[in-house]
Amino acid sequence: METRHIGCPLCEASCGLEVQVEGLQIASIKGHQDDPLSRGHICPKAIALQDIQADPDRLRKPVRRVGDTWEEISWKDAIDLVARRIVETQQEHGRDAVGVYLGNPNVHSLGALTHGIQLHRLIRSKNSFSATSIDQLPLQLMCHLLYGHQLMVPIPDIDRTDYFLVFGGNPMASNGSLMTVPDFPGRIRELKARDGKMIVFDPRRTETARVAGEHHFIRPGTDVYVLLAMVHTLFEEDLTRPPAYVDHIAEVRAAVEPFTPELAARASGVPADEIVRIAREFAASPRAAAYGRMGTCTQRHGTVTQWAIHLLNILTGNFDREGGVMFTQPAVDVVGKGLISRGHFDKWRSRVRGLPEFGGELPVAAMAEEMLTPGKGQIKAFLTVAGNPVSSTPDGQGLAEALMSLDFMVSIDFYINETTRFADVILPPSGPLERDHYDLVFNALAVRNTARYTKPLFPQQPGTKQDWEISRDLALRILRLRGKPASVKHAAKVAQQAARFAIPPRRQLDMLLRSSKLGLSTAKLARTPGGADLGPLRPGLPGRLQTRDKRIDLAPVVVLDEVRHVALSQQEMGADDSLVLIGRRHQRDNNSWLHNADRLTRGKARHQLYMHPEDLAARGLTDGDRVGVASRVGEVEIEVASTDEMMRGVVSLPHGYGQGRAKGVRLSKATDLPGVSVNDLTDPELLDGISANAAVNGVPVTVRALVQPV
Ligand SMILES: Nc1nc2c(c(=O)[nH]1)N[C@H]1C(S)=C(S)[C@@H](COP(=O)(O)OP(=O)(O)OC[C@H]3O[C@@H](n4cnc5c(=O)[nH]c(N)nc54)[C@H](O)[C@@H]3O)O[C@H]1N2
Ligand SMILES: Nc1nc2c(c(=O)[nH]1)N[C@H]1C(S)=C(S)[C@@H](COP(=O)(O)OP(=O)(O)OC[C@H]3O[C@@H](n4cnc5c(=O)[nH]c(N)nc54)[C@H](O)[C@@H]3O)O[C@H]1N2
Ligand code: SF4
Ligand SMILES: [Mo]
Repeated sequence: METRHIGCPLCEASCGLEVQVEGLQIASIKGHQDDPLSRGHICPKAIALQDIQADPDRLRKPVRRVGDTWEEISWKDAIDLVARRIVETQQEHGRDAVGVYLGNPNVHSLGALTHGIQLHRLIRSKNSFSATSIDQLPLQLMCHLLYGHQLMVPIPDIDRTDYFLVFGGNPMASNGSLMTVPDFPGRIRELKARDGKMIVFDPRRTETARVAGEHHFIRPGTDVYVLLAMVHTLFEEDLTRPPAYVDHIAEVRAAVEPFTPELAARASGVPADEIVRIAREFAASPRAAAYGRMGTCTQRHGTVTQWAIHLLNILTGNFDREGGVMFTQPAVDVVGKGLISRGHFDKWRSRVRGLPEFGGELPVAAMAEEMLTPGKGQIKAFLTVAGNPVSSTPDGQGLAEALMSLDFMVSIDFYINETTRFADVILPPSGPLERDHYDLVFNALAVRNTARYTKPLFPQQPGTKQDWEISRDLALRILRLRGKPASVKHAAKVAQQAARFAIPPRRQLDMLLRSSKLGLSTAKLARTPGGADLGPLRPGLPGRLQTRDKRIDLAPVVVLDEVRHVALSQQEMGADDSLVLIGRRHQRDNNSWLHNADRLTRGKARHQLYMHPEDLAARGLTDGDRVGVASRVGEVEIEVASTDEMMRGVVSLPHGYGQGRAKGVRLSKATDLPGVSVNDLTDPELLDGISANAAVNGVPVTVRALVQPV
């Protein structure tokens, strides 16, 4: 029996794990007690890593679709075929005819970051999409606008704050996001022990709301009114203490003038005096941090809502201060070194609907129409990498039909899922336990500065390829097939690109660590399983700002324009009997995958539509009834569960369910699970007004009784 340490690649918490192995068998997986970041934390998903490893449904060899069946092909033939189709499509129809979608697990894989991004660059299509625009795009856009870099994300100093204000996040279930915070439950217990308080605004009394000092129900999509009313109160009562490197405060003051607490109360359902009280308490606390996550981004006013959260921190002096929010100083400084681009906004727009790009990507809500609308720039061939957009983006069924219309599709994924089932070829990387691990991105978002590099738990199986090797082989083949470079200069560039693809992720990481002046290397880190502890977050502004003048423009023009629009629209709270839909996450789900692991799916059912008892009664429904839930886009049939943890007028479905249901095929074991896909109801026309991020929360729906069959 041998004790080994690995970093968990499943979620942003980035826990250190201690694994007992006997040969190729796992005897136990536990949290690593001495890990300076995760301090022994583990959640049930990590135990399921062994199920992925052993899962007979997981693909180990490339497959090619022949009618309704799949046949294995050799790596050589698969890479040849895919590279040839990509090159031919681009030569015949132009660069943008090849679309790309990058899913969430890319950020959790070192090789995807070092090589996948390079492959993406080589394809150079404007039709690039990722899970970003159904997740955190408004936050990244705000960081780009205010601090000059899309990944310069202010992180709550949760270990020292005394007043933690949470909008639209459920870290008790999600383990935190854009705040790498393993052991959130333990950290909240410590906050309470030092007389600190967590205040949660959420349309559902979530797992996080239940351990908070206060929970306020808020009508979906109305955070902007509540938050701007808080900012309004700060100005009104002279409670602002902004740092010296901030500009255009007067413009902000004028812009928030119409957002009174009374207006906010009418829109959101949160009483005006509560809004004012919390604004005062926030300003009075010397260690306060405001944080807004998934729920604040995936709504109609996502970007303005994010702006308001940043304003609250900056204007009260809680910005770049211990116990407030601060920027990280990771060993590999992806921001300061420019390893990830600072981002750019609206340099071009999507062909059909004119939606703006951000950082070279178009919003996912535009994906299907770009496949279905003829003309120059239409997507004819499509590559998905570690993603499942049929399950995870609005109007999934619409996207499924669009995928069927393509000339060619290829997926890099180890499962046949609701999306990859439409691929002509699937290229499966080896499993997550067969690769080394380093959190290039999440170290930059963590509540403590640490650096952990771990070696693969198991040797790579013969005849398999890791993600980076698939990217490398495809890239080298594409470069060859593109033909002889037209000039000497071009030939040199191609040779340089090819050489870069040949450097394994570990070597690239090692070079980055060695250049960090911290005296680190992969070899050194591999010898200390918990990695290097670089200490708590530290203030560092304005020096570390990435804006050209090292100042913050608090009032970007695009934001002020939209604020005017929001003020005019003056959304009123639905007094009628209308319903809106929101999503939810469970501690034992992981987006749309991991549903093959029995240990995660057994137990009490959790796929139902959650609905308030009075909303049920108003429709003559009772707990457990089967109902039809309809939106502009579609209708699904599902059981309801009566619960007063929902706000009245709000219903909730979990995302990532409904595996393979719609078309009645069995894709994997997960197909046998009950549930429907929430994204068969979400609407690609409901978007954040600035970034065009998908507004999957706050979708108008109706719920009706289904006549029971006799
Ligand atoms: N309505 C609604 N929709 C949502 C959300 C919501 O809350 N509500 N949440 C959104 C959010 S936050 C996100 S991030 C997206 C996620 O959406 P996506 O990123 O599109 O999908 P995932 O469910 O993460 O699917 C991941 C796929 O990657 C594969 N995979 C896992 N690890 C690897 C690997 O190492 N390499 C490769 N090549 N493949 C791998 C898995 O087999 C799986 O098929 O969904 C979004 N969609
Ligand atoms: N167990 C588990 N952990 C995960 C994931 C998972 O699938 N399972 N996914 C990972 C990923 S990719 C991400 S991005 C993170 C997400 O991390 P979080 O953002 O913490 O997770 P969610 O559960 O999506 O929380 C969003 C909350 O917003 C609320 N909400 C919805 N609409 C509104 C609104 O208009 N206003 C307000 N104030 N609240 C609203 C919802 O009720 C929900 O509680 O989780 C990560 N961690
Ligand atoms: S919280 Fe996330 S990183 Fe930690 S063990 Fe669970 S899945 Fe892995
Ligand atoms: Mo996400």
